[in-house]
Amino acid sequence: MTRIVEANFLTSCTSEENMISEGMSEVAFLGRSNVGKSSFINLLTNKKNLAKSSGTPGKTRLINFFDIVYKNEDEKFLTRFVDLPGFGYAKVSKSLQEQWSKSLNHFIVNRISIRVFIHLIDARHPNQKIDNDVREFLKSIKRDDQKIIEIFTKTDKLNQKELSRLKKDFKNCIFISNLKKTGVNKANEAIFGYLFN
Ligand SMILES: Nc1nc2c(ncn2[C@@H]2O[C@H](COP(=O)(O)OP(=O)(O)OP(=O)(O)O)[C@@H](O)[C@H]2O)c(=O)[nH]1
Ligand SMILES: [Mg+2]
Repeated sequence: MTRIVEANFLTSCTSEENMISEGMSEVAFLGRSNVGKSSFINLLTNKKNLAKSSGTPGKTRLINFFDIVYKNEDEKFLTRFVDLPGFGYAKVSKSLQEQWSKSLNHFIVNRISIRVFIHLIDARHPNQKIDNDVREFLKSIKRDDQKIIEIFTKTDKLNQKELSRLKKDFKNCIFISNLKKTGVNKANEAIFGYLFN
């Protein structure tokens, strides 16, 4: 089984100033504010407070980097997780939102080290315009050595019927609950499989 055996906070950066150098393959987590990005990093790494999670949307304002060690059949593999600020947070001013999205875009488009984009989507709202826009944007900028993985969060908030429907509508996606701690193995296999197999 593939799992994460070590995870440590590396550093925080704003996108243009003090950006850490590239090198290690990176897995970037992005999605609407409050969708569960930070919680999911904590779930994958089995560390409760590694990435700051909060009920207050807009909590993650910096780009946060984590050193990650995967273990698979006694061999260790290094990568980095990148927790990105959520987009679409209505309560910050328009100009700040624009500034965020500009610097986020810059990072996402220009960062060579990113090999995997994890696009997190709230399972209760699978067809929001902003997520459809992000999906198209990622497809349009994706290089041949990059992969996009769509993950639906908060599946604990759906009933069985709603969840089956969602799974039927989004066949190649992964469905997780940070609350119930489900979907971890599938997600780890997808990330690890793409990076190292
Ligand atoms: N029920 C449920 N709640 C969740 C789940 N994932 C996250 N939450 C809650 O949703 C809120 C936001 O979670 P975060 O992980 O901070 O979300 P984020 O995407 O990192 O938010 P920003 O940093 O603001 O962009 C917190 O109150 C979490 O406890 C989930 O799978 N199920
Ligand atoms: Mg966050």
